[in-house]
Amino acid sequence: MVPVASSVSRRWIVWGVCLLSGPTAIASRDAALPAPLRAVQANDNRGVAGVRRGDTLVATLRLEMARWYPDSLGGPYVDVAAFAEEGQAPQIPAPLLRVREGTTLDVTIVNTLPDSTIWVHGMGTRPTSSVDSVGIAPGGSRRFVFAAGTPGTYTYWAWPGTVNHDVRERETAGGALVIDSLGASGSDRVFVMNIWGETVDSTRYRNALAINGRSWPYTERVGAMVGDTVRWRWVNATVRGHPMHLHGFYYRVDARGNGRVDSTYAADRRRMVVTEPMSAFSTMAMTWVPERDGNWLYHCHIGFHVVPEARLDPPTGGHLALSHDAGTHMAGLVLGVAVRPSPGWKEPPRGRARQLRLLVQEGVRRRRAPRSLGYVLQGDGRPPAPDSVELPGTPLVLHVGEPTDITVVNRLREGTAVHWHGIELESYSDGVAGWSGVGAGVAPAIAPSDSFTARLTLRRPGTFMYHTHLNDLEQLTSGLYGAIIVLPSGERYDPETDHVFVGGWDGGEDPPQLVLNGDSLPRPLQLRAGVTHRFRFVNIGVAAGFAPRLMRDSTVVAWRNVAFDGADLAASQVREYRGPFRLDVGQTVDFEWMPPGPGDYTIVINSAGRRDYRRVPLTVR
Ligand SMILES: [Cu+2]
Repeated sequence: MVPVASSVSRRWIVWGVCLLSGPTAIASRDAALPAPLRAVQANDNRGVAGVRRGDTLVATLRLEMARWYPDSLGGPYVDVAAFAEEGQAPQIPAPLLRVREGTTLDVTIVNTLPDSTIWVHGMGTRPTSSVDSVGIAPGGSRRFVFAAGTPGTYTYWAWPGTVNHDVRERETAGGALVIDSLGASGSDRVFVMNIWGETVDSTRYRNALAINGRSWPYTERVGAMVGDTVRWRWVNATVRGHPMHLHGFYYRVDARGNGRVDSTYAADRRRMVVTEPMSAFSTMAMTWVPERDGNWLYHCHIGFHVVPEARLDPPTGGHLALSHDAGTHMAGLVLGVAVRPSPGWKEPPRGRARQLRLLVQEGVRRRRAPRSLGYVLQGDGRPPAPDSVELPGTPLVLHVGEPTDITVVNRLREGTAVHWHGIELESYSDGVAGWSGVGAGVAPAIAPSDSFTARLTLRRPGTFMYHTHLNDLEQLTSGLYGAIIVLPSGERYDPETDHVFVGGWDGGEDPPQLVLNGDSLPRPLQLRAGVTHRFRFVNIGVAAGFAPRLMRDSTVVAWRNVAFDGADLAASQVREYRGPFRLDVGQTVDFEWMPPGPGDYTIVINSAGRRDYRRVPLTVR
């Protein structure tokens, strides 16, 4: 960081805030008492650590125990290990090391922890195949001098206490190492995820999940203008995977890395996605263009990482009380993006809309889930009985170029909200209560006995999903999800050849009970030989990926991967695919297959490390 104040005055500022903030603040500065912990500063990754000396970046980073307020100063806190640049406040994420290609890094790491050896990772030239891990004893230090290497997004971090990764969710001392190519503009933003967590007792877990050092709603509000090209680099400095989902728009994945190696994709290999899974310590470079104004989100799709229970001090009063306030009905790994119109921009005309009516209902509890909830599409006739529930919700078959209004009627005794996942639509209809919308015109939660009309504009064919965006753990695992199939204009849906498999959780317990189309024993399918069939898979569980594959006896059969995450794949990306295809929460994938002749086949699904977990028998005639 460029110093803005002397270290002494800065330290006093931080302590001063602590003194005002509560009973835990420092009572005395007597030298005989242990030194008080300094407050962590949320690092927005705009400033760069160190000083340049010729072709070298010189930085000293001290790992110290510090007091982290993932919401805001004065809010709940936890004492964690965090890196501080010499003379600066400790930061989460760790200070950004950002250099141009050709630079040498000269980084000294000091372990000020009184009783723990630390294990430092990532202090070396990129790319590297080895997972380096350098121990530094309490009070010790180590100097790392290395050429930066190949441009890309990388990560570095320190674990206190053990070289093994069995200290879980103490990932507060990780940050980004960015190497810019010589011609780079440097106009991108860097976001880093960090997690701290701890078991309190047999039923409670306390954690803090942060993007650039803060939890929702205290995360940064990123501003953009319609038509901007938004360039982001993401670093997952945690041991968990996070499927990162963008509302309202597709984004292009330009590069993926594992912290040690970064691969920039050739133009024809770049994927258009709405959800990209980031495994532990992985990195990503992405680009997107907001085409419509309003409030949008980029968030982790793991339920446990975005619900109010993910706060250090979870709110009391229940979800109903929170439902209209986007600041309280979500938490954790959520980033808000406010897109304002560019001068002269007008919302594109939408045309006459098809009208649908979707009922949100509750039936008799039948399964493990806390309740039995469901979406039921009202056909041409009278409304269905209020307690009739389908699991998953009725598949919505829509058409490209046919704008569709869906009036959601809430027949529950609690509020709800529906997110049209992957659909490019106006902000107000996007389904985040208290957030979706433009300016002061923000969509409310749908109150009991009330309705809300979502206006969908359908721009591309594909497989999508709709699901609740409120009280996720209960409403989602009780059944509030379904598939959206958008067909090319004029095409008819043929259930004989078009097969949809929606995977969800029956109840919110981990390990999950995966239900496929509402059942742990999916019903067998009859297929015709010599005809191309389409298989659409949707993962709208809470946390775990699942992986379908096509089998004949013990042999894996190839099928063609034709679409991913709703977007048809470019001709250069369509491929024959064999073996398990991992589908994370919030993703969809489409395969095509023409059975050559009669026979018995099986779609086998692995999930959460369990092989052959769910099986769909296929009989070809
Ligand atoms: Cu997550």
